[in-house]
Amino acid sequence: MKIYFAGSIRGGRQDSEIYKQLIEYLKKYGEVLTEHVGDDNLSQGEINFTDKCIHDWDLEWIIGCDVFIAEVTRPSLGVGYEIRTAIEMNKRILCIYRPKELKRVSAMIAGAPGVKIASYSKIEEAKEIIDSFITQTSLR
Ligand code: 6K6
Repeated sequence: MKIYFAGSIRGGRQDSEIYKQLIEYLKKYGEVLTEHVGDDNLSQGEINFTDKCIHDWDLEWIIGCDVFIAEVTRPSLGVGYEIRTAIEMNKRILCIYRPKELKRVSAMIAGAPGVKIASYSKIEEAKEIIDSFITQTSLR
């Protein structure tokens, strides 16, 4: 299974440790195409690639993924754009967030067709949400 994990980069890196833990967990289900999202030293990569390269690579990875999972607590233009792209490609989409830090998910995401939204407090809860999402989507 190919998994696209989306999380804020230029929108702010405060949650990078959470992304890293979720990415490690997701690896039990297959290949995470976007492991760099959880990388603490992302700024080095940022210097080496043009914005067009980053955009085009990510688009190819969204096209190729089986499931699309986004951590949306930290609002990010790029993640919003990726979610919309995944919707247009009819991907299986899960967005998770921590309600303590983000009161409500944007209506443009929460109200979009085919997007499953779930809230969590502890990382273990997020893992359970991921388990049931992947199990259910695998049965479809
Ligand atoms: C490459 C290796 C390390 O750093 C890079 C360069 N930056 C990016 N590489 C890959 N994907 C990126 C990069 N910057 C943003 N993205 C994509 O946009 C990721 O898939 C994230 O889910 C999303 C974040 O958007 P912003 O608007 O918060 O940057």
